[in-house]
Amino acid sequence: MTLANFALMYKTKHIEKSYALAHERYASLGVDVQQALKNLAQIPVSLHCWQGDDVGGFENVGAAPGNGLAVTGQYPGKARTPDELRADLNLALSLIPGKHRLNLHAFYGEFGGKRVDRDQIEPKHFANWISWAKKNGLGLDFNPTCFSHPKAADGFTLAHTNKSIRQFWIEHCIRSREIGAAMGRALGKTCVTNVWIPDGMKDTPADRVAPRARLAESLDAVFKKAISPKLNLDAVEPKLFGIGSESFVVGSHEFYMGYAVSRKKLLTLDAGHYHPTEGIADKISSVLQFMPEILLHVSRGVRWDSDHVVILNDDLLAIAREIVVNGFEKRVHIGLDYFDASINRVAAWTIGTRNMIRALLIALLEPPVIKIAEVNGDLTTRLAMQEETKTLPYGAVWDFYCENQGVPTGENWVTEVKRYEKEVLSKRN
Ligand code: RNT
Ligand code: ZN
Repeated sequence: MTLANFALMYKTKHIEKSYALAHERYASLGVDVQQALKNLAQIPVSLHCWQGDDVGGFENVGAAPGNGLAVTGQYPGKARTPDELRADLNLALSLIPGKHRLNLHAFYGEFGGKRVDRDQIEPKHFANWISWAKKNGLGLDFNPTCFSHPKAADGFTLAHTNKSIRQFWIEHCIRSREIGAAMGRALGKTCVTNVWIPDGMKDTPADRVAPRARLAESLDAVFKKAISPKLNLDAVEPKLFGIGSESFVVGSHEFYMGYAVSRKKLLTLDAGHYHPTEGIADKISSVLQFMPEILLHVSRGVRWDSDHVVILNDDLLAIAREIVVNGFEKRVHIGLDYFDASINRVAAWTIGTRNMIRALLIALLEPPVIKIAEVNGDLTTRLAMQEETKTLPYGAVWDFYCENQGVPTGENWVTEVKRYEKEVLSKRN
């Protein structure tokens, strides 16, 4: 036996031993760990393609996104082509347990060196993405790209005062839904197409009504054609403020809440789109009273930035808990949305996605006594158990899950990313 094999065997034995103890401990609290792991494997997370190239897209490589999307950092090795982006995603996916999805933006189409404007995009421009997804057993989600474009330069798109500019973006969004449906059809997995627009103002508007009326009208035009919900689901994403739209955002929370409820659309809750101390976890059970499904953009706001890499903090744990403890796994589509160019981009995907899944696992392992105590009016036990639960051995269950899913346990994935950085990323410039 080689030393490496011995180390591997020792590690596996260690993981299994720890898991057995953890299993016992959870069983003593009435938690069925095996069932939790089965459920966990059924929850897909949609990885956002735009972490891989700083929201650049493949129309005009190198341009900064603009329209309030600020990516900071200069870490070397960002993907410059669709093939590079797919290669980077392949690595990230090999380090993340479970079967997941990829969330694409329209400007990641492959246009064969031709200039294809946003109002001209077609499913064929995404053929390579679709076959890559099929090969890897992934689902795809989609987004019209209503930013990084001369027709969005003044910060307005679907709510623009100019009718022909509005029409241009309406056409782009209509085509995006068709592409979403084509993806859903090709993969046999429903695509969620999310509309986010930057429209807003840096300073106090004189008229808040007219832009909102225009937005509602444009959206109605975008969604006019019925598309089978088996193929594509439409989502709309509100925001409180952005860089350059500090005083007014046309598509506010209330705007899109009303829109989603009245038009039967999915509402997208982005964790970075509210007041700095306002979380989205508490919103899930509220909005799900009035709409069948929602989309999440799991992110992490830090001061004025809404898009830091997702870490395992209280906000994330609360989001995951609201989904699984209430059995909302099928009604809440989980997507990620952050971008960090100051660290290795494959690591950024891996850290955020592993954390999302880890948070779901912790929630799935919640001892039933917490809910039971509440039902019985025993709030003392509820608080005591909420606190005791925080140090239960979920780390051992997580390692076991990773091992079973054939991905690196613990920090071992970092070695893979470093190797890739040396062999592949460092050669890009
Ligand atoms: C912007 C929104 C939006 C974007 C992506 C790139 O504030 O969160 O979801 O981050 O579409
Ligand atoms: Zn978002």
